[in-house]
Amino acid sequence: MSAGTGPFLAACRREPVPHTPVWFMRQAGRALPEYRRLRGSGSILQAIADPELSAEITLQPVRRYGVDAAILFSDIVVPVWATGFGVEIVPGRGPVVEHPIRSPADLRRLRPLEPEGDTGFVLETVRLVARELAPEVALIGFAGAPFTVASYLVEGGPSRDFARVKTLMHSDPTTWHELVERLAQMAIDSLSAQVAAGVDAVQLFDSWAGSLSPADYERFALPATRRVLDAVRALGVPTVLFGVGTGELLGLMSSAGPDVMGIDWRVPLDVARERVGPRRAVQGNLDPAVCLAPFEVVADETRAVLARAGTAAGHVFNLGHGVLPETDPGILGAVVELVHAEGRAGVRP
Ligand code: 1CP
Repeated sequence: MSAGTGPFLAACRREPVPHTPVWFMRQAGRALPEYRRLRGSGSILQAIADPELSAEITLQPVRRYGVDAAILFSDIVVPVWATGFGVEIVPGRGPVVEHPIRSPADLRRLRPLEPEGDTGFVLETVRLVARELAPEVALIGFAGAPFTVASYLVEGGPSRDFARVKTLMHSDPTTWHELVERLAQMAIDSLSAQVAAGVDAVQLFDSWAGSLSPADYERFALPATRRVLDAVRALGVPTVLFGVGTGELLGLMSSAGPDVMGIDWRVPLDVARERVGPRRAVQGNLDPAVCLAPFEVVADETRAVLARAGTAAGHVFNLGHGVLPETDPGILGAVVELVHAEGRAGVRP
């Protein structure tokens, strides 16, 4: 079991740390040659359903980069997939839904999650990884926030304008609210089981929340997200809430009650700290595309993020979104070293 003591968990709680903790969203992905070797050409959902394989993939970036947290190798659509709702993950595209949700009758196809029966493989992966990790390295479990998961179920796949999901919420708010309530319950059941199996913290990915206006976020996304975060907080583990392009939503998202707000690269961390208030830690926010530049540039930009994070406790270094597949793993390893050496937020003198 990993203990509740390492730098990642301390930073989440805005406590002093020996060094600024760092991990990378999508750290277990295609940037790693050892991942590509292990994965081969099979479907990612098949890999996720194999606990030995998923545990190994989860641990690879911890060994390679020396990050302060592992993130469970899974996907935000796994709970709906595991309950038999027809969804596939198409390589190079993302989750694709065979029969999208468009009417009240479609909701009947979305049954509640039975975590052990439906996703026992995820829980086994958690147990295997928790056994292997050093006590100071945290294991992060996760779920998709109701709005972002709903966007795939309603659009039928990745979307640019989210026109169908917005059409549903505005034209049939009753069906919309029923849909996000069901997805909130699924996230709560999945996350509760992950915590019981040994995850130390939970990240809720509302990746596409930034497509909503503040008024629509508040009415159509915030209540279900708040319900998930309330339920997880009661389990005693720190929570992180993350989305892309959420600069105008950071105040509202903070009101959903996460311990840590994930910040993308568009908002400097000192500005983000003002928007989320003194009672939350921040996580971020190096632009993932910067990591494709020569290391001198990456080092300058990393130092700029650390400077904006300041000296107040409560900073987890991360990218502003996921690692791009073409990133040189050597660059990420060097970023970890630099953050550990030079980060100052809450660092004991
Ligand atoms: O470190 C890790 O790689 C952890 C595992 C992980 C996580 C945390 C995967 C594996 N998926 C996720 C979360 C996830 N999945 C999010 C939230 C994070 C984010 O914003 O990036 C989202 C939006 C998804 C949905 C998804 N799954 C997409 C995005 C599609 C879109 O709308 O643009 C994609 C491409 C996938 C497939 C997927 N999931 C994970 C991997 C490694 C892959 C690519 C594998 C493949 O294509 O075969």
